[in-house]
Amino acid sequence: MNEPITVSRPFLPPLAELLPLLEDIWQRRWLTNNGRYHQELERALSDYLRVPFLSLFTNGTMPLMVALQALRITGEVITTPYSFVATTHALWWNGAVPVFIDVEEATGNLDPAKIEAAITPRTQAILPVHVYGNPCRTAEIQAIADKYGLKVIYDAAHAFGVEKDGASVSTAGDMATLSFHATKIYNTLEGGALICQDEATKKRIDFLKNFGFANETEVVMPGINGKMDEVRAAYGLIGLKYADASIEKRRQIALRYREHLRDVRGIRVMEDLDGVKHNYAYFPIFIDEAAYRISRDALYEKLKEHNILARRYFYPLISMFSPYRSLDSANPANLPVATQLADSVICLPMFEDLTEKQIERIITAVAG
Ligand code: T4K
Repeated sequence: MNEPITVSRPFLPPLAELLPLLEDIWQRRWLTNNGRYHQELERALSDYLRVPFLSLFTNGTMPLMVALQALRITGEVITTPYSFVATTHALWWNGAVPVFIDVEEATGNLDPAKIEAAITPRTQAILPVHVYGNPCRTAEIQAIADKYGLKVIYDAAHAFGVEKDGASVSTAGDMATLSFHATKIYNTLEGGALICQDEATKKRIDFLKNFGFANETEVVMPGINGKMDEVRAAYGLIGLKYADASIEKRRQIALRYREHLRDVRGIRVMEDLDGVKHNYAYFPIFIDEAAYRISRDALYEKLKEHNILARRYFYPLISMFSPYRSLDSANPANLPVATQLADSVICLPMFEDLTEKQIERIITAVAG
């Protein structure tokens, strides 16, 4: 049996580069609460991503929860069912009500043409996701948000380093969130960030992620503990030096996959979008069962038999999970495109040190 190929494999920075920083942390005994490496990583990431203000978090779910809290969103929020479940859970934890709308077939992103029909007097915000790092139609979404006085929070967990027309996609909207989970392009083991547009909002976010403390004796809001520790911040500083190289290696893998799979009957691959600097976070393919002749699930099982552990991101739709399926907007009739994507998608293994031999094994199993 061939060795297993998982859908993702974390990048680890060279241990030798990390050790001196760990020694420094050990020596100074400053472990968390806005330490030196935390501050350095916030600055380094703001520069690298070219975003105005960035706050580090302990994972990518917490910034979603804190963004909603910072903007006091408790009403209806128009969102996508085609995402990782954390996107919608963050709404539930804030007492907000998800209103699912359909997505676009080409990108998997929330379809702006469906937003206005879903707006009610209780709507407060829009929560789109840049799925697989494909940028949403941010200008159209913003125009609708401005017309109706809605906030926009982007879940940019997949969009690390993605740019559209020369600007970071994470500058769109009122806020954007990132995930630095082990399986992401850039990781801090667990980790995440919240990006905002002005200093006053960053201050508010930083209070919220530290129990609401403004100083030693004053608590100014009901905060939570969302802080990243010094070890992960130091690890993140080293890892950031390798982010560009990681993205380039993934780009090469995406090119190989596309070259061999785009003409296979019954398979759709996602191509680069005009004006977009992609990050190649995921490599989804979509199976048309009639043309491909076997079903998506049969292919998934076949790959498993070959020890290729592809994943069906994002199946089932979030709207099909038990906490959400009784919502009116969760009715599959309301979400035909999202349902079709969820029923046809497989994400092939995508990580930077995927070998030529492994890529060939995967292509042969899918196309052969
Ligand atoms: N919003 C969106 C749109 C997201 O996609 C996510 C997370 C979030 C928000 C929330 O961000 P975080 O709070 O997670 O920072 C994984 C990740 O756990 C999750 O971060 C990610 N999205 C989601 C799409 O994928 P699982 O349950 O599929 O992960 P798991 O443990 O099955 O790992 C996948 C594969 O990666 C494994 O088969 C093997 C490999 N792996 C994984 C880990 C953890 C390793 O080789 N080493 C490892 O340490 O959710």
